[in-house]
Amino acid sequence: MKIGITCYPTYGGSGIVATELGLELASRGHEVHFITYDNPIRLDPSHPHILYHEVEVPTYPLFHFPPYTLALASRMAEVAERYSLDLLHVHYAIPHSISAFLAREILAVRCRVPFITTLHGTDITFVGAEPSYFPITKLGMEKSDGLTAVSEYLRNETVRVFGIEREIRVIRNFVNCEIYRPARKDARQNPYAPPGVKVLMHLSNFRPVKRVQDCIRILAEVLRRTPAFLLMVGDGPERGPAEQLARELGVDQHVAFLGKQNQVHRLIPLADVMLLPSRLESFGLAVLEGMACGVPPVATRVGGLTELVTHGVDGFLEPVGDIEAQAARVLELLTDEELHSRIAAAARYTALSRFCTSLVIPMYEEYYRQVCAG
Ligand code: GMT
Repeated sequence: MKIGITCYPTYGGSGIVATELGLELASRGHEVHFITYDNPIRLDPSHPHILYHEVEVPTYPLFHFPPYTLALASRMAEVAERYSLDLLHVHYAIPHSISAFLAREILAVRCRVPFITTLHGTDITFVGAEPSYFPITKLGMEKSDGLTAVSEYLRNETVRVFGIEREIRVIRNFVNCEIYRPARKDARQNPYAPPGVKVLMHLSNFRPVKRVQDCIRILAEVLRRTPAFLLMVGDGPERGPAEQLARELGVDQHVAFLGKQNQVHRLIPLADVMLLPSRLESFGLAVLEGMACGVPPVATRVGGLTELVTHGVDGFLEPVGDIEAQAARVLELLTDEELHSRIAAAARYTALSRFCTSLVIPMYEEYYRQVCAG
């Protein structure tokens, strides 16, 4: 098939899922066209079945806000017609579903180009629920030819908040278990932490919803009992406050802020525990990537994380903001080798048996066929 994919090309789970999906589809022989304002991170544009089309947004003194949504719609229509795309698949409802809707209308007299919208989380739970965006987000979902959500939780929230009556297909996020895999113990040379010291990792876009400072507080608790080192991967508005808190709590020598990283599959296996203390996650992609690498998660019991992690089996889920409980789980994992090995193996098994690309990508292919068949 010929598929156009639009996403936010910056750091963030929705863009990563869209990019990885495009790469997997291309590997399966589909022709994939990324239509975005920048080259998506993690994209390998040298792949023979991947083409990249940049969206330019011309400005004019009258435009206080350059109309990106419209420029994207025009570009989508142009690419779809020129390359005879079978469908457009947009990730994150705002504004991508509206651009795709406009593109479909532009082309309607000449050809049929259906579009699928995949909901990722904050497009529904935070941004889309804002009164300024609510009606347009609802319209985008209702006009989509296909609608998917990355978890049951998100599907239920979409129905509850927006009163959507049409089918919302749940297709969960996925991970390539060949790329994301545990490191051999003897290969785990960690250049960041002192030798022999256990490593905690947090990986996110450092937005307030991630409660990044909780990672620092958990580290401080853990350090009262056992040596540990925290690797903070990613960047965003909460990085500065987290660095400040590390200094205030006197733990700044035990944490490294690595900023945005592209090759996270090389970093994650260096960790012993993955922390995700978020206030809300519709899925929690970093946790899944960690599990595939055999890194047990200690996360919060919220949203889609409860569909991913089985508490006590392949990770631990504790209440939001409960630093003591999360630190206690980390301590258990760092000090009990048998427990760590058991949870790490179960986490890898969960990734392999439920979330592997080989299981999930065919679900998208099947859905594409259904939507194209009308
Ligand atoms: O994380 C965000 O702030 C937004 C969004 C994004 O663009 O990355 O993340 C959401 O989509 C991810 C990929 O499907 C999910 O793994 C995240 O759980 C979800 N974030 C939230 O629900 C807060």
